[in-house]
Amino acid sequence: MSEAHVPLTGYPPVTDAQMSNRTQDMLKLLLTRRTIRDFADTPVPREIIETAIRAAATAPNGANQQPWHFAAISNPDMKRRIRIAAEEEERAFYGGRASDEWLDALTPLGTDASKPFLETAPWLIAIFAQKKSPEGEKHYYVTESVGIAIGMLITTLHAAGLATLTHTPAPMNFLRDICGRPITEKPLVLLVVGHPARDATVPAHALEKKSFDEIAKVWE
Ligand code: IYR
Repeated sequence: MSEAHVPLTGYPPVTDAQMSNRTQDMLKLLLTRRTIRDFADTPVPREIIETAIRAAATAPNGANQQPWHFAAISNPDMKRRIRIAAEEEERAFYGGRASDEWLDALTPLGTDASKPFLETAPWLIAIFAQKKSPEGEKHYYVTESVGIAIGMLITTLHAAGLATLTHTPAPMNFLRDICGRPITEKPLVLLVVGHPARDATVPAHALEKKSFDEIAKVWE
């Protein structure tokens, strides 16, 4: 059975030269994005976060089921509870749960179990993936859909001039309890959002990028 379709809007004609300029500009912008861990406590208006979440929710997704929930937290009590729970998991991770190979891979980043940014940064956005709808309907391509939305969220926040940290304390089931989400949702990422601290540094290691030829092959 064919369902209703409506005319496409939003794609005015564009020349090759315009496309070239726009992709170059976008690349330039994205090359300045850094994952940071030193956040300023400067507040960020709620409206910025809400608009960025709306932008993320335009992401392509399986069967338009929009299998995501964004819990945006600036409440100091909740941030504190999240920090306490995350640091408990991280202590177990760094104290023996992670393999030596994994810890070796993390050495250049200089990370440890201490996560003060979870309280310092003005916003935490916990992103949940919904395996099923509240009515029990199965969702498709959930991780792919939510992953794309998270990428668009990070890009939007970066374009706004804000820095982020894609934080993944594992396991992070505690986020479900703290945010009051159902068992059918899996916390995927805890995105830390704010302005960088004045004296913020980033690991030099993160600036080493693979060449185009290492990451891509073009067939014409
Ligand atoms: N979740 C830990 C460990 C960690 C893992 C990876 I993979 C990273 O890229 C960074 C950190 C932590 O946040 O310290």
